[in-house]
Amino acid sequence: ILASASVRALAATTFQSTGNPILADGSYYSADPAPLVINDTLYILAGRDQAAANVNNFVMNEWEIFSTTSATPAGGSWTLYPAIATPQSIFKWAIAGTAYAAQIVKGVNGKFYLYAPVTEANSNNADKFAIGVAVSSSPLGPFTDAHPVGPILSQSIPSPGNDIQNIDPTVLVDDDGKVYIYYGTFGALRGYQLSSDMATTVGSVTTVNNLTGFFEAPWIMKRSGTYYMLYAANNAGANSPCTPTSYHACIAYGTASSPLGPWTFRGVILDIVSSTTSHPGAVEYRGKWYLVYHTADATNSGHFRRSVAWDELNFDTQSPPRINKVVQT
Ligand code: FUB
Repeated sequence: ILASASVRALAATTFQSTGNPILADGSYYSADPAPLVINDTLYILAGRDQAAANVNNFVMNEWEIFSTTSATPAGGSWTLYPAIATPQSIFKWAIAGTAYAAQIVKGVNGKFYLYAPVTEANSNNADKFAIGVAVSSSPLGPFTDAHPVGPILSQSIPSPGNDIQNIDPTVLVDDDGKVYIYYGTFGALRGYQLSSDMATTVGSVTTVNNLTGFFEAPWIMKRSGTYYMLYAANNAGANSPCTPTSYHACIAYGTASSPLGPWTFRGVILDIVSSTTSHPGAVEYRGKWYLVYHTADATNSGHFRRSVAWDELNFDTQSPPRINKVVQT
């Protein structure tokens, strides 16, 4: 990390990237990227990977944001806003840790909503994970709980799945202002419409069973009237679309003509990466689409010391447009 400039309570830092991962020197690890473009500025929300080199588990206590107005995957200038939030700084019902995959979206009211999976204190559920939503007037925060009575999704849901279900939320604010949330891991993908308060579920759950090899990390987006669901597919499953066979995940996707499906599996767009987990986000930025993901390619990296990377995402001319295989750089 090269230069510092104080922007917020915690100093923001500028650095020059020379390619992927965006920050490759091992000074700060980041995972589960969720991109957002506002006025030609690209923001990437990520969770900080803080596991020591010999720790084989997630140690994630805070979220950060990387932002740029000029960089490309080949390099450029970035600003890192560290620790924009921690679970317990926002949600009084949450305990520290588990700053897992979150996403910030812009609501129709112009405010920014952070959807975050955290562990719920005093929960009697088998699944201690719960999803909360926080609000801010800036994508950089500060965020306050938008639903102070508690999580928006916290129930333990029976099979398919196990004791961790309520993680990896992804949210779409559709062109008509309606809002949709999907979430899940261990092969169970579920979705709801949310009401205009951005918090209350509407109607019954949609369970998605036909996205081949779905493991976790859903990312919903819309382009030219088609809904896309990107996700991490796991090679460990008998039904995995990934090659080669290993316990690493690849990124696959499906399409739909309605936000709650039905979804059609379309194929793999990113082969397995160097970390066991893979996690997609995608966004249009200055006229091009990009896939944002993480790898274990930074200095002294590891499966729990991941770093954000990005590459161009291109669509073909079929109907609906398919996503070409992404070339990792
Ligand atoms: O970062 C913790 C977990 O690893 C995320 O929730 C998954 O998507 C995987 O990336």
